[in-house]
Amino acid sequence: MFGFLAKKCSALLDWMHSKKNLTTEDVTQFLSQMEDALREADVPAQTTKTLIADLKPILEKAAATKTADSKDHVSRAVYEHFVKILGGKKEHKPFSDKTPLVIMLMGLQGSGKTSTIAKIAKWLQANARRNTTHKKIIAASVDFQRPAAIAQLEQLAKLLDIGFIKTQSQDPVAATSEILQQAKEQHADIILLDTAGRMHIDDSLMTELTEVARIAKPDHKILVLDAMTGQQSLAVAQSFEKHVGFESAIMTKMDSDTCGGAAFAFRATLDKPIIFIGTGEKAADLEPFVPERIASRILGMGDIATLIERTERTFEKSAKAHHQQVADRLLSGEFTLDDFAAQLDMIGKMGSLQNIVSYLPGASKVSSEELEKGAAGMKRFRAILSSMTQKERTFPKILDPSRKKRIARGSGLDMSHVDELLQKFEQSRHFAKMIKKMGGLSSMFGRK
Ligand SMILES: Nc1nc2c(ncn2[C@@H]2O[C@H](COP(=O)(O)OP(=O)(O)OP(=O)(O)O)[C@@H](O)[C@H]2O)c(=O)[nH]1
Ligand SMILES: [Mg+2]
Repeated sequence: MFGFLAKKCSALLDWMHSKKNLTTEDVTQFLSQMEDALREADVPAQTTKTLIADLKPILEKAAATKTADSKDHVSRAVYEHFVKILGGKKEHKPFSDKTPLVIMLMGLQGSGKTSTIAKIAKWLQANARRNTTHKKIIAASVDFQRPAAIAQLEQLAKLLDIGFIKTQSQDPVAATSEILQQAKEQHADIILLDTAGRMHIDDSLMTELTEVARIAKPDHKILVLDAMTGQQSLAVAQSFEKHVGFESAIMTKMDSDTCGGAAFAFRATLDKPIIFIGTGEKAADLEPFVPERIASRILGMGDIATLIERTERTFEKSAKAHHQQVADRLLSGEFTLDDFAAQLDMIGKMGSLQNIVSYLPGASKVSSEELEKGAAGMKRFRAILSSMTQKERTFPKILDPSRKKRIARGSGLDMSHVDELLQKFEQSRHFAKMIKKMGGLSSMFGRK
């Protein structure tokens, strides 16, 4: 996500911080490189111009005062500007608490409407659980454009265990009335309404959506935009705004190698919030769009808050309790290879290594070869651990050469790989002891 911009911006900040003293030439170079990066990432020209003009005096001051502090001011200023452009620090609640709540999704064909319905449902389920208010969610579609569209949503609804309304009518407007009526009868709290798309903006789509919206009276009318379409998505947004109107946007496919300019362009041109971003094809791949977190990621400062939320969402309470036990054992030095295996499984469940690393500070500096190596290493470790007996996993000290040889053969690997695993395991234990001496993880991250 924002890969290109993140690489350029974090490299530029690193470069600036590596300079003992900033010269006038450095300032010029910094500004022109920042401008190039933003232009290449499809950030609108006017936005870039304003940003550069605002940064210039701050950099000049840093060059004049020559203190380490003043360079931090530059980083801070870039961060603050990105936050401002992306929507500011205002906390934005995506949906109102009203019931019944009608949420209507619109967008071009293939932008990700139907998948996003599933993602929103999952997000609502997770939030309802947290607030202990159980909500009845029902999905329905008025997409009669593609023959398989309705079945696609029905399938997703079944998978997520939410309600689904199938209409008799094949006319979008009549179907909308049917959906509202049935949702009322079924006491739905939240109705997620999927609509048809078209390849391009056309009058028939705009008329259809306007009519559907007139009947559905949605509480939230959301535009789904494909981030991969770059600046083109801006024209789409403007057209929807002019003909149908909408309240907020969800930007999908942010996991692709998009430059991220679409988000900047949208924010710079339309004064509406982006409420979520889609970061993958699965129902769990939805993140609230928090400008501070995004800016932090672009500048290579990571996004630990989202990573923690993601972890919490991935694991149910019981699993979390188990991981807490493992963490406790790790800190007490009783950590076994069994626990090590459980930790590997946990990482596996959270998604690809690439995805997890993308939330960490300095992510853009990790090459894809390193990530591939890391993933291959994890795969080997799993194979080795599964070739061990329970006793060996609990008491790794008993692993003598003959046992190691048997394990290596069982996992189709070399003895050196078994040694590599044991070495990593020892390192983890050593690291844990160090953390314990320092007062535990909670003191490091300021979390209890
Ligand atoms: N990588 C990635 N793929 C996505 C994301 N959102 C949707 N997709 C994929 O994009 C394709 C189209 O998604 P749909 O949800 O069917 O799009 P739609 O807007 O409902 O399309 P129509 O119903 O044809 O108008 C599917 O293959 C999805 O899996 C995302 O955030 N990341
Ligand atoms: Mg669809």
